[in-house]
Amino acid sequence: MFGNDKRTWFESKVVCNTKNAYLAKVETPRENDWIIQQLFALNKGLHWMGGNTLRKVGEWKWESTNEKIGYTFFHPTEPNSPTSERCLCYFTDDKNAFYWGDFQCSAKLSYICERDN
Ligand SMILES: [Ca+2]
Repeated sequence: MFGNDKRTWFESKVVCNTKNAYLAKVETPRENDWIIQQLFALNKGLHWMGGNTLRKVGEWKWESTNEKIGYTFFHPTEPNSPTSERCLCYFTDDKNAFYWGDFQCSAKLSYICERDN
């Protein structure tokens, strides 16, 4: 589910949780590719996903399970602000391709919720 209203990372997490879902946990290239296809079809803005480094600077974990993030799709210049940008999002670079980046958790972005079948 793609939320197009703009919310902080925490607000986005709460919205997902109220839908019996969680902020997207992207674990494989296939899942990442699928989400990126949807983002192209929707709007190209920034979207929150479920990772953060809130427990420890530089240590990326999925919020929903507290697992360390294995597979990643960071832009070559990201993550670029380990102490101030501690939440994970999709963004588009100047070539209009999607990548992962770190971003300030208090920023208001669209978001992606995921629910187990
Ligand atoms: Ca960043």
